[in-house]
Amino acid sequence: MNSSDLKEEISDLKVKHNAIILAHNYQIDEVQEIADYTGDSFGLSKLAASTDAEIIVFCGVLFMAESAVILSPEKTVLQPDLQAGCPLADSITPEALQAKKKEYPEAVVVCYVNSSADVKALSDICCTSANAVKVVNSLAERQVLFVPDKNLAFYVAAHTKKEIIPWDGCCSIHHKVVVDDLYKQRKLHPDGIIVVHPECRPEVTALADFVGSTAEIIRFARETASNKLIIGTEIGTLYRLKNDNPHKEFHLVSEELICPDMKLNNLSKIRDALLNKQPQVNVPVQTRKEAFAALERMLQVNDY
Ligand code: CIZ
Repeated sequence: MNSSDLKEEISDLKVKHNAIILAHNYQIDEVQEIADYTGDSFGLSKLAASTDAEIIVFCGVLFMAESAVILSPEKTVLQPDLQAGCPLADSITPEALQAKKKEYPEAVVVCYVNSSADVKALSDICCTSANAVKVVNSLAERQVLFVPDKNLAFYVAAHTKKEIIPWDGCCSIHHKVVVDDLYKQRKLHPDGIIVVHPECRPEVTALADFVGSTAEIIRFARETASNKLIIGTEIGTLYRLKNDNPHKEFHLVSEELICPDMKLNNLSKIRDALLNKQPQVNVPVQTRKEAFAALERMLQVNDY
């Protein structure tokens, strides 16, 4: 079946099942094209909770679909390819976090949304890459166990007086960007401005002109007077950047910025998910309630 037939079938199935399709900013172009909404993981989950759709097809990786379940337990959440996981989220198990908490009994546990429902459930409060600094600075405790991304933890540490204890995990894709990549791009595009994600190494974020989450990068690109941007986040983000700013030039800081997990979802898997109402993502009730509490606490500090 060709891609336009598939798109038509998906569109009919969506209406038939009262479903919406959410695509993370890192999804392949074709998936972003047919999505009802594109965005970052937390923004999409909040959006899912606010629609009256009964079925959410979440095109992203597992922790993202879990967040949608946590915020919308009454809806059916489908992930077209269940193999799409996140090595960063998998870098911490609930058991390992429990052990670390024992090592630092005074510390408050802040977990990045890029974590499993089980890890969220064991954390005091969640944060996104956009609000991590604000969340940490809002806390009464002096010592913060920050999981699972060490690069985001270093970024927060540079913007707070609190003691940050980073978990030793990272996004293997953003971590591939090195300062040499930035120097090379600056040479190639001397009038370009460098925009990177806070999951990049601290020496990379220190050199960038702007550091932000995907949603912040998308907003920044629209608002900046600059017409040439060098982008340090996953390649999928270019779809939205180019669509929003057809007159601007975008260059990826490194050709390595491709997340293989994010590329697992495609049109035929979305069609199959809608046809079979499978694969579904579920989170056990107790875990969901505890994880929800950590997300809700974040929302009280900052709703993004
Ligand atoms: O939380 C997300 O969606 C991720 C993975 C990155 C971002 O900055 O949007």
